[in-house]
Amino acid sequence: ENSSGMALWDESELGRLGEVFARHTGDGWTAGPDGERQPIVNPSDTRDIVGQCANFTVDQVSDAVARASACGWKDTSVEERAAVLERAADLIEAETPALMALAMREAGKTAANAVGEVREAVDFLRYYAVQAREVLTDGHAPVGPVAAISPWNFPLAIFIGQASAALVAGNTVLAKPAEETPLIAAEAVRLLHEAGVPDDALILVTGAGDVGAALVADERVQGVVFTGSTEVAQLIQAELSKRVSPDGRPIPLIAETGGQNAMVVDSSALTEQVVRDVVASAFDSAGQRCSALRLLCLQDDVYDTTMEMLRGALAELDIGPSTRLCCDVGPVISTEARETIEAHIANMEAAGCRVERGALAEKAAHGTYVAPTVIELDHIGQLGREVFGPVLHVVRWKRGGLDALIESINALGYGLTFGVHSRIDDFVARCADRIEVGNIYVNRNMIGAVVGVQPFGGCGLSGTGPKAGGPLYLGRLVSGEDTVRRVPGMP
Ligand code: TXE
Repeated sequence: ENSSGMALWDESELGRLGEVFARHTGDGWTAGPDGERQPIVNPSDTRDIVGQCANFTVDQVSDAVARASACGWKDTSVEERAAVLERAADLIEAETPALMALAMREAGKTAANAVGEVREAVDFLRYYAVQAREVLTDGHAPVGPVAAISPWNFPLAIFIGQASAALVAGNTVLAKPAEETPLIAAEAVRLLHEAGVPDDALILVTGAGDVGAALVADERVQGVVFTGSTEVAQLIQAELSKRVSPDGRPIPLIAETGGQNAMVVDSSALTEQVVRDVVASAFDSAGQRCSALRLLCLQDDVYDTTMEMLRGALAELDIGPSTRLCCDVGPVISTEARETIEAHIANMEAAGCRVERGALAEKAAHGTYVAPTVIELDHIGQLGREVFGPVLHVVRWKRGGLDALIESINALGYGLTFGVHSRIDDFVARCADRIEVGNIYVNRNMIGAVVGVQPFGGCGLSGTGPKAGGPLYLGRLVSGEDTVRRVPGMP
């Protein structure tokens, strides 16, 4: 049921999707080597077991790196590798229902987000195939075995994006998915192997952070692609700085971490559009996107009307198990994540901030749900480190204060995404000139990467610059500063 009591999710009406989904909802999914395995649990209130996953031992990690180092994948032609990616795209597309079921059950994604997840993975594969033909030559030298360490929030798209870019450039890949979401990664690897990637060119390495750390510390690993927390990116950078490649080069790290992403709204913006885009940017995926809006900066004269409309929208959001098609906001990834987010909200309230929370459906009470929350700040300085959930902070800014506002956003130290809502060209240009971020969104929502349209990524505490979904990296002929560029605005 949606918030007005209307039944929207009916398996018989939904026909094929309901049927296919039912066929893919067992607990038989597995990832990692045979032997002792831990259950992977659905974060919704159903708490059902989705499958089992094993942790690699230190010896198993070392064996995997040995196999990847000995594999002759770099000797294949660019055309062969591009064709393999295209076959993988077709196979993944054909498996959309199974992959959706996994994204919904293992990661708690809504149906809409699960479809988007599969589409993005397919886009990455096709885009990198096209890119490879355009920018790589057969003489191009890959860096060597690459560790691709991915997070749970886009357990298919980021996983595939990292692996496919490295593979098509001739690197072998040790792919370490997040410990929360290894099953969809295992399924993706199976399909990539079926498409023609040799077993030793792409090896799934499952386990927690210690397994990722063992990969990074292995001196045969010649590059790391990482998406996750700023803290872990810093640990990886410190480890890699201890060694150089056999020919004396630094070991490359491509990191994409979080953000304290802001949107600035001036009084010329269209309020309905602003509210729609704010809701999507802050609460879609339960706020668990690195690009998500965290700080809304409303100009004084539109503050009250926008807030009133935003509160109305907040009350209407449907929260609960993501297997219901009308669900707007599903669970957050784990009980620990919920506790961290709730503690932040409680702290802000204790510090005197006004806090408004959306309705939390009765049936959602036992899962790891967090009601979408809006926190009004007195000043940007009250914002600390990124909080990864459906929590939006709001500040007021006054005419004449734009430069100071942007300076204080830059001073947060992150630099991933930024949104601006205004009908005045000069205002947008002034924001774009001064803000230090990887990706800027003008008069639209801040929903992440658009593969092939703009390279995605951030600077400062947010990572090593816009790269994903842009020109290829991790090969000597195409690496370097010339592939890093800022993209002001959207098409
Ligand atoms: O991230 P971790 P977690 C942010 C977000 C979130 C916080 C923590 O703020 O609340 O990070 O999330 C592997 N060496 N983002 O704990 O720990 C780990 O196993 C090598 C932003 O999930 O960084 C997993 O595969 N690898 C974000 C991956 O790193 C290590 C997405 C990410 O886990 C390691 C996720 C180590 N020492 C979290 N320790 C985004 N940018 O979208 C862990 N890992």
